[in-house]
Amino acid sequence: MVKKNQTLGEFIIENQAEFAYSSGELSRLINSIRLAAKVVNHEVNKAGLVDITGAAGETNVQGEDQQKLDVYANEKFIQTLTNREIVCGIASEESEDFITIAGQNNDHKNKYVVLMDPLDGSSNIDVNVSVGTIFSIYRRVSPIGTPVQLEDFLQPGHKQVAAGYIVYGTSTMLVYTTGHGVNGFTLNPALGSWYLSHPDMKFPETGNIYSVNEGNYVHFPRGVKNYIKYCQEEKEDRPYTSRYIGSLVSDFHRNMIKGGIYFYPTSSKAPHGKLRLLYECNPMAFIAEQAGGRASDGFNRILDIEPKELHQRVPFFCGSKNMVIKAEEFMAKDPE
Ligand code: P6P
Repeated sequence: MVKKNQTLGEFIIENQAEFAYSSGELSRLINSIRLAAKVVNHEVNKAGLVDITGAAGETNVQGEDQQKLDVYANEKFIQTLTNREIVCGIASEESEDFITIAGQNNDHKNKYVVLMDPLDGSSNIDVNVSVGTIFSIYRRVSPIGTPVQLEDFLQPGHKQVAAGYIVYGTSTMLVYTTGHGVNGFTLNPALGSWYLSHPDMKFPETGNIYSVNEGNYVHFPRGVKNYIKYCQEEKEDRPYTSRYIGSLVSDFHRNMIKGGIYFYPTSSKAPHGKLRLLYECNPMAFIAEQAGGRASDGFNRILDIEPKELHQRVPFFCGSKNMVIKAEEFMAKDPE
C-alpha cells in the first residue's frame, strides 16, 4: 500500500507484512537508520561552518584520507544500530574488520547484519557537492547465540533482505527497498519527518545520460572505450549527455529518475574496479533491479557474485536496463 506524502513511520506500519520475517525487527532496523540519517544530515548541512570537513588526519582501510565527517557518520550509524538490539554485526568501509554486537545480555541473539558506506563520495564534502550513505541488510547465516562470523557478511547480493541509500543533496532523501519495489522519502528538516515523495520508483528502460570518469579513458578496456564512443556518436538517439558528479549515490539517483547508466570499469589503474561489492555495488544493484534496472560487472549479474573478502572491489555497470545491456554487448566483443 503506497500513499504519496505519508510519513515513513506510517509507511512502515502499513507495509509491515512486506518486511522479511515480519516480527517488526527489520522495521525497527529501518527506523534506526532513518534516525541516524537525520543526525548525519544535520552535520553534513553545516559542515562548511564547523571545523568538521578537514581530514581527520587518519586514513581508512582504503588508504584514503579520512574526513572528519566520515568518522562522525560511521560512529553515528554504528551507535544507532547497536542501541536497537537487532543487529549482531556491522561492516563498514571505514573499518578494516567487522564489528560484533553481542546484545545487552551478551547472548548474540540479534538476527541481522548491516554493511555500509557511511559517507560515500566524502572527497566532495569540502567542495560542497552532495554525498551519500549506502546500506545493505542481511539475515545472519551463523547460528543464533554464537558471535557473528565473516560468513554472515560474505553473502551474495541476492540474499539481501533490504538495501538503501541516503542522498544529502539539495534535499535529503532516503531511498530503500525490502524486495517489494523502491520508495523514496524526503526529509522535512523543520519537522524532522520523512515523507513519501517518490512512491514506487522505476528506472526508465532506456535513457540518454552516461556517467563515467572519462579522465580514465586511456586506461579502460577496449570494450569500454568503444561503448563511450557509441554514447558520443551522432546517430539514432545519440549523442548522450555526460554527467558525472563523483558521488555514486548522486549519479545513481539522478539516473534512476531521468534514465541513464553509471559505470566504473576496470582500468590499468584499478584492475578490479574501484567500487566495493558488499557495501556499494550489492545494495545499489538490489535497488536498481527492484526499480526495473540492471547491474552487472560488465559480464555477470552483480547480485550473483559470491563474495570472497569484506572490501572486495568489482567493476560496476548499473542503470537503465537497455543501456547496461548495450554496454555488456561492447564488453563481450572486447573484454580486454
Ligand atoms: P573517481 C567516491 O569515492 C566513489 O566511491 C563513488 O561515490 C564515486 O562514483 C567514485 O568513487 C568516484 O571515483 O575515481 O571517479 O574519483
